[in-house]
Amino acid sequence: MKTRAALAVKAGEKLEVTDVNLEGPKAGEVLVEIKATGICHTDEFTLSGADPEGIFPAILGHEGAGVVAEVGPGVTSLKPGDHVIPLYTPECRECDYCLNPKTNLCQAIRSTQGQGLMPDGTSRFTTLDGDPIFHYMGTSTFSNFTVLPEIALAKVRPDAPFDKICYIGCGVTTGIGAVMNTAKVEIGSRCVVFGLGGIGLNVIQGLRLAGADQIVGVDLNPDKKAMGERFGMTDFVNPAEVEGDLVPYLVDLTKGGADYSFDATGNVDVMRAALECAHKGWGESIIIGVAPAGAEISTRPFQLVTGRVWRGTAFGGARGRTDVPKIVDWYMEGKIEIDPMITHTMGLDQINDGFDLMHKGESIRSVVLY
Ligand code: NAD
Ligand code: DAO
Ligand code: ZN
Ligand code: ZN
Repeated sequence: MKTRAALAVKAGEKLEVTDVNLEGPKAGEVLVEIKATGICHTDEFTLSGADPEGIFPAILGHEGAGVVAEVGPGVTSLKPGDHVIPLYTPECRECDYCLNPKTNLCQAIRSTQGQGLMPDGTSRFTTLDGDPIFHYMGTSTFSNFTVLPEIALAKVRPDAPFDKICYIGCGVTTGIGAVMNTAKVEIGSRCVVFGLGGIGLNVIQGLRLAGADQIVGVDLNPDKKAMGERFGMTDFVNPAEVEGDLVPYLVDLTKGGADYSFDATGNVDVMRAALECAHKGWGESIIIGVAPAGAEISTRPFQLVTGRVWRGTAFGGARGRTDVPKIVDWYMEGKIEIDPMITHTMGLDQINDGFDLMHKGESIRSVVLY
């Protein structure tokens, strides 16, 4: 079939909205009609050329929601008409990783997904001239129709609105999951969140849900203060306005250091500050941000010797097929909020405007509606 898609032709160039060819689903695969997709900082990271794993030409996008259009041979858990959220972290429920409760990093299709291919080692997308186009993160939600492995789809309730729940495909789950699954924040904790963008605000709402007593938000953009407060932030710190070093300032503000800190910027200097503002003896710092190619983190080992812990989290430690439908339920039951974070919507033809809004720091989430 032909489908409309935003093609990333080359790193550093704008997306090209065009028709592409899409082959139907093979064994174990599913054809999905994407109804809405968010634009995440990670799409921008890959498009910019900073992603060492970035492959072009590709169809980006990993924060979608849609409807199953057709299933390939052997697919048993989904049928046409089911509402689904694509998962860039799949859940096969059989591999060593899925069977180990300590991780959510299913490895069943990792190598082909990293090469921009379906599990059989081929792509379903080609240009109208027949040239290959790579998949992205196994999801490629910047296409009206896309093909995914069955294990990379979470089936969700049919009454949930696509234009909001697409955000659960990355930002919401990553932020709330970092709090609940990775840090396992306890009631009464004092916490610091660096970066109040699409991920950091969800960390903040996760902390509110977990019953944290103090939620400090740190961002260089003063416009983020109001939104942070809207989701439960108790204190705002703009590093540009702090006299002297930021770390001792935050340690003082949190009365000895944070029980939990979170980096949602991707900046390695910020990651160091996040670790070092954690409480001596027990403070844990969670890295969410994805740093540029070749960047390294550093601290004095004594920071760890004296009890601080550094951890990372991918997709908030969530097991997608199991956890994503529950997060959709939380949204539908009013336990979490999404609507105010979706600051802009646009058609696929205007997708580059969504990237511009992100560059200017004017959006939290832009969502493309098909
Ligand atoms: P975003 O651009 O919406 O937000 C980043 C925020 O950080 C902005 O508000 C910006 O003003 C602030 N910031 C930048 N530099 C800062 C500094 N030095 N000090 C304080 N604040 C600073 O991005 P996002 O969509 O929220 O994504 C955040 C990061 O998380 C990115 O690196 C993204 O790639 C990553 N990410 C990771 C996962 C995962 O599973 N680990 C999932 C999704 C996104
Ligand atoms: O299993 O080796 C692996 C890697 C899994 C990829 C996890 C992606 C983590 C974060 C990227 C940002 C997502 C938008
Ligand atoms: Zn994302
Ligand atoms: Zn697995």
